[in-house]
Amino acid sequence: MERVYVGLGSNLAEPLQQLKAALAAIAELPDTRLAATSSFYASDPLGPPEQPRYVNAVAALDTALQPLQLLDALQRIELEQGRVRKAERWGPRTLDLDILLFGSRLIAEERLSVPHYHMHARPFVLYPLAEIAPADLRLADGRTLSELLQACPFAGLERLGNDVTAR
Ligand code: ROI
Repeated sequence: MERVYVGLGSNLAEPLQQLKAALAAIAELPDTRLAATSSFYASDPLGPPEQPRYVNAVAALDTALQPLQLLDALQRIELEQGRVRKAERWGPRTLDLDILLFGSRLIAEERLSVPHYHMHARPFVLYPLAEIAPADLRLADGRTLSELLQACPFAGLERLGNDVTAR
């Protein structure tokens, strides 16, 4: 089993319900255990500003799936929840499930880059991740999660009133 962190995001069609439904679907994946879920956060959109705020969270999974098998499974959940890929870059979406970290693997494939290449500076990824990951977690470039957090202001984030759940 490997520890995987998945980022969840939505800003369309009842974002909080989208994330809850996605977590329930992730918990049902084969050979996979949903180990912990961060709080939910409301966040200002990164990208075009004329779109609704997002709801974001991070989940910790332990899985025996291989990275591309997990990617397939997560993309299936995105599609089942009505995701339509639009031409607009960084536009609104019903559900985004991003593999942030997969054990300590470095993956550079056409379909999958791990660690996720934008995670180092995104508050809506780092703050929820910090709730459920060890502070000395090291990214591929040698920086720890706590170092990344120190360089990343809690700007535009709002923790919604729910707590971390460990299972
Ligand atoms: N902005 C926020 N706040 N949260 C997201 O999950 C998110 N996802 C995206 C883009 C469009 C880059 N902006 C985002 O894909």
